[in-house]
Amino acid sequence: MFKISDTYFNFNQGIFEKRGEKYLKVKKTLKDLNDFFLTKKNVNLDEIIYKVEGVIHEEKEGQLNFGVTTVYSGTINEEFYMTKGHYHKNLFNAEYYWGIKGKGLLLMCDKSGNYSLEKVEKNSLHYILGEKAHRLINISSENLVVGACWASNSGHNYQEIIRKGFPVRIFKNKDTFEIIKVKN
Ligand code: PAN
Ligand code: ZN
Repeated sequence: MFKISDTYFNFNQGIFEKRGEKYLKVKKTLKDLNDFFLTKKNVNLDEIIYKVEGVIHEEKEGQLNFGVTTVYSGTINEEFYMTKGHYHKNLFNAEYYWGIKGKGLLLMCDKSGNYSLEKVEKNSLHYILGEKAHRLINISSENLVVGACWASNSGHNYQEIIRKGFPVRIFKNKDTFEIIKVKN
């Protein structure tokens, strides 16, 4: 049977040009992220920090999800806008990220507190091992757009991040970024 895909994705722009049945979009505001930034800012809690759009399948073994995250540009008390970051509940599940637009960092860490930072930019490819927590940080004045592919049954463990956090945080310092170590 000849069929045209229900989804068209522009890989240069990171835009869904045709949205199929499994298309999903979520927006995360400062209200959703207040526990994740180092300091709180209680004004403008409706400010959008990032959005995730994707083709999301049932959480069943063998299925794959495809998504694109757009982290907007900005800071909360000088800490750059970022995603919550998470471990996969299923620690065996790895993930691919790839840069589409903008400039950012991929912060990864394991449960022993070892961390790494990778520069994310157009066409950079990042393989995230199953046992690594991962967070995207936008360090520029334009949107950071990053593609992702992960197993649908990965799950997201945010509790561990709220409880322990990542070992470093990324702050704006003049025209660049500064890596600040935090005590856990
Ligand atoms: C991504 C992330 C997305 C948003 O699709 O879920 O970038 O980040 P948080 O989930 O940490 O808020 C992914 O890593 N999926 O597994
Ligand atoms: Zn993930």
